[in-house]
Amino acid sequence: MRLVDDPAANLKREAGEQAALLVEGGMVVGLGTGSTAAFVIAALARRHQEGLRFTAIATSERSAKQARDLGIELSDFGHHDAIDLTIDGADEIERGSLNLIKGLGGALLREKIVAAASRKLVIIADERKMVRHLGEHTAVPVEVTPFGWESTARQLGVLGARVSARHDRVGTLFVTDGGNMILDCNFGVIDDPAGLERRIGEIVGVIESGLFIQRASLVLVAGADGVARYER
Ligand code: ABF
Repeated sequence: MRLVDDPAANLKREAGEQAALLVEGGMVVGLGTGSTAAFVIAALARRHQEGLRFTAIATSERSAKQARDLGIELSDFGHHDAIDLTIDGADEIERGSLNLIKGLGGALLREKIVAAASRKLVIIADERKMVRHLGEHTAVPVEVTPFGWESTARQLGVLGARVSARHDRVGTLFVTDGGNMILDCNFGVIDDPAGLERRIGEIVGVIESGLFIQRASLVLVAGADGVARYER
């Protein structure tokens, strides 16, 4: 999306720039994916030019390219056991619990691997992403293996979801950075996100779901009155 087309661009930039200030010299930093996370990468590139030294692990090829093009040094889990701080976006943030739905950008598997290896996960968003209950506006993206995906989709349907295979803009099946598919699973409002994450994970053919339960340590939400902080 071009910035001029995005009415929330200024809010995303504000949240992203505040989050980028949390990075300290010598850290291993997880770089998120999406239009909000792109503002973090841009802000970190500016701090890098001013002399801040850190190493980054990216959650998608898209973010890796942006970082590389801006001169940020990238690394991987072969060189680092853990990430000090990851900054990433989200699609829905549950106000009370800070549980999340992520993955509309298609990078949920790498995002979850990076989140799981992070000492601190900071989520940034504009206020439209805050909800009372997960599932209010967003389907849960589920990354699945291409083989037998129709069968996997039926099993997800048994859990109560309306399932649709994600397509790209030209109408072909969407392929993730890992070569997998995404099934968008609309469960409506989700009463028990932790239980649902577990049940989805038990289905053969599922690789990961976009439910991120008890993973965010800090959420920065930009709105008309500035950036609000929510801590877990
Ligand atoms: C990533 O990008 C995802 O987990 C989420 O799907 C998406 C949010 O994108 P945006 O910041 O463009 O709304 O963070």
